Amino acid sequence: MIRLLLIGAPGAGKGTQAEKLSAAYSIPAISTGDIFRHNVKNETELGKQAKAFMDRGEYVPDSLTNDLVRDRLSQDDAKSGFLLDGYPRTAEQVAELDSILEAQGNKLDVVVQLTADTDEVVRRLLNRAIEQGRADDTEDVIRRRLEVYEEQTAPLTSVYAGRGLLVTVDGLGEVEEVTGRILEALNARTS
Ligand code: B4P
Repeated sequence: MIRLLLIGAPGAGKGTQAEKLSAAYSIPAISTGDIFRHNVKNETELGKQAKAFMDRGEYVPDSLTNDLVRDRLSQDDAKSGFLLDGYPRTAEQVAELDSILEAQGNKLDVVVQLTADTDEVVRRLLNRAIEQGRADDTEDVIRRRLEVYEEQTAPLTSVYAGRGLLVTVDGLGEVEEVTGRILEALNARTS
């Protein structure tokens, strides 16, 4: 059983690796980005509110994001481990996650930071734009998402490093190669 976070710039490979790790540890991978996209597609009230922010490459307000994570982590399948992909992304979300876990009597085991240089992440996201046509994968919006990540999310890694939870993994190379590196780093911590 493991409770882990995946942090990384847009395009660093979070969603891709979340699927692999979810299968390896038999835990749910909870992606706030996927949940928002699902709501946008189904034109729910949450989706209507989130869409304008996502289309600009901005973060959805903490109040909306925190409520959805609180609900999701209270579901049965998240009680014995989970992977959070793309949450927390702000200092307020870090505080909220601390409070959710404290109320449950649970703790995080590890925070994996995936790294990749800007040229590579822009290349990957422009490639995804061609393959999947995601609304926020245009070059201007990608640049804005990277700025927001540097301003608001990158500093959070030092919070988790200070708690002794941070593991940094090189996200460059083949998908399977990156998965291997993450699993090796996690095994080294737990053995
Ligand atoms: P996300 O869905 O988290 O989008 P992302 O940062 O682009 O990551 P994603 O997981 O999709 O991409 P990945 O790197 O795996 O967020 C989207 C938006 O939702 C945010 O901008 C924000 O508006 C909102 N949001 C989400 N969470 C929020 C929060 N907590 N608070 C506020 N707002 C929030 O993959 C990218 C591409 O690279 C893919 O095409 C993949 O195939 C490719 N790739 C991956 N690994 C590769 C490799 N090793 N080699 C080559 N290509 C690779």
